[in-house]
Amino acid sequence: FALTRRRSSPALELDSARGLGPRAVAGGKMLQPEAQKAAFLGCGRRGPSHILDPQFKANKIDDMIDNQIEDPEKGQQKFSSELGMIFNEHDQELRDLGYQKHAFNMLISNRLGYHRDVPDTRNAACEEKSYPTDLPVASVVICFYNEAFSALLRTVHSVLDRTPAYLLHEIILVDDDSDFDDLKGELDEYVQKYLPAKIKVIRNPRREGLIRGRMIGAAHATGEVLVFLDSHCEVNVMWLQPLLAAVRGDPHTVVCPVIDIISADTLAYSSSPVVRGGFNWGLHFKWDLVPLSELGGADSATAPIKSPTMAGGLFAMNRQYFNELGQYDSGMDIWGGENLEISFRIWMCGGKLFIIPCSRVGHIFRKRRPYGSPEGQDTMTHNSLRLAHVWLDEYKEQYFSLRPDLKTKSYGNISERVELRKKLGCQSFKWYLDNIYPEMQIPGPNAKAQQPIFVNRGPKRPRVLQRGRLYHFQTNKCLVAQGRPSQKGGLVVLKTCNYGDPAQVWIYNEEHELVLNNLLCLDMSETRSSDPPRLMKCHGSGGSQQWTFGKNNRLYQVSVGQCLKVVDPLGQKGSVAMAICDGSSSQQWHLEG
Ligand code: LR7
Ligand code: MN
Repeated sequence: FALTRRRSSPALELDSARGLGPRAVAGGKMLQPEAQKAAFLGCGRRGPSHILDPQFKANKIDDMIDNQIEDPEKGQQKFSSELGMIFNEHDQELRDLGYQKHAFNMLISNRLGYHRDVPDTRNAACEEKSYPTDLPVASVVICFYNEAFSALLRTVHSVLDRTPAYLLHEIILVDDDSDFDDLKGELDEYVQKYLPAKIKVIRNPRREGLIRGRMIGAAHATGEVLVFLDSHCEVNVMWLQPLLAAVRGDPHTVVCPVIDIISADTLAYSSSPVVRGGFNWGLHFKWDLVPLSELGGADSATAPIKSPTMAGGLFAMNRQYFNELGQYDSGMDIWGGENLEISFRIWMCGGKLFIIPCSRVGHIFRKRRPYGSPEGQDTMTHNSLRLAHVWLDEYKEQYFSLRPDLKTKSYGNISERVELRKKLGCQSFKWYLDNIYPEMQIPGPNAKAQQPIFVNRGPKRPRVLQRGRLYHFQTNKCLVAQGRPSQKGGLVVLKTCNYGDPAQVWIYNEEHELVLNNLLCLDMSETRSSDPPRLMKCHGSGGSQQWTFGKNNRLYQVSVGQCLKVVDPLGQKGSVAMAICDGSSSQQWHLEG
């Protein structure tokens, strides 16, 4: 069993002030609940507030949680599965507000503070690598719009904590006219008081979107290399040196780190497989397995991987080259499409694009974008149309055959970009497809038949940790499917235990999933924590399907921060729900064989 139990006192756990983490104690005095809440919501009046503490780190958080999980993928590294535990209504409010405003768990983000170690996810061969000392210096540009304060500050501090100072020329934060007050007053105060002078904040007087936002940031930068990051990242050890070394070797080479996954629900940092960027004819970015032809060689674990496209948010590029190559298309708005545009432009106009496996940066992947565009425009479509008309030549028909409605849609003036393409003497899109992305399937008008060869790693089946009935002590009953379980899912209820019935058997596996009858996973809606848990198809990405067994026989749901309880233990209905963990008998479960 991969659970390491730690001791913690029940008093501590139910103490609401402690629940907020040690920095809620300001100047030796406990903050009143309202002030605590204000501090965490970032809307407090001036005064003691942990968000202006540069050392803010919930380093005592281990004491309040019981369930430390060893993640086999991460070796010795542990993550706290109960970091999201709800202790009171303020926690609940903060969590819900976080999902609303940011589409990730802000309660956990705040509890983590501004500094944390992340597991070194690099291949061991990367540790043997050394890099020249005379690398070019970097200007890190981070655009943000309505970002969670703690996520933004953790991004900045991760760069400061894990980049040698002599390589970091500056960090340029571009506020894209955010609406939240703490990103103005408190951020300015924080930067001024606690951050080195090389951290600069630029404010857009109106919303520009991330594309023009990056151009504005780059125009203020003076370092030799530009490094772009999203505002909810955490860089890993030795992240920058391999990127700078590649750009120094060839200024026309643009490089991306491997983008590790920070879970939106648990903020756990985990390793991504090394994949590369592609796209489909809907002009959406996608990840591809690396073709066999691109692997191979003794140093395959550390060698740069040629990538047809980039995801967009995280890359390093010589600043002069960025300018020569035409920065971005300033006619593109808010979000979307610029990543494919710059990728095509790099390859077609004489540059190169690589993913550097020894450089790793974590990014919070969320399930929805929490913001829209100012007038509700579909900027992805607008931007994709522009890039299709400038770069795709006859292959734009591939896009239009999927989106015939767009054929006659206007996309503004693109003459400057067409001019740029001429001036740079770029190759055709056919050249790009033939030479850079021969794996691309081409159906329809410009069809070409072929079969790509991919490395097949095969699906991984999570290891079984325990198998048995999910027994509820107080009622002497077992948790089972309400009706006949189907692939579609359904509710779970308590019924009389039947030890001969395989439909009552749960598997608890190393992904911390609870799988009933080898078929469906116990799942909890992240956005509506008032809904009861249900059976769903297993998705394998943690969060809503992650459960842990903790102190007092509790069954804790990682994503909602609450425990499974029987609603009316003395009645006959046997329905269950999620509730604040209180150690009561209605919340005691045992998985038994
Ligand atoms: O109007 C805006 N102004 C901004 O400054 C909208 C957004 N932004 C900021 C925002 O705060 C964030 O820092 O721009 C950054 C990117 O926005 P996200 O994080 O909402 O976008 P994303 O991570 O879903 O988007 C990916 O695709 C985008 C397409 O335009 C950009 O290229 C993002 O940088 C890109 N992110 C990544 O590549 C990280 C890995 C994700 C993958 C795959
Ligand atoms: Mn992002």
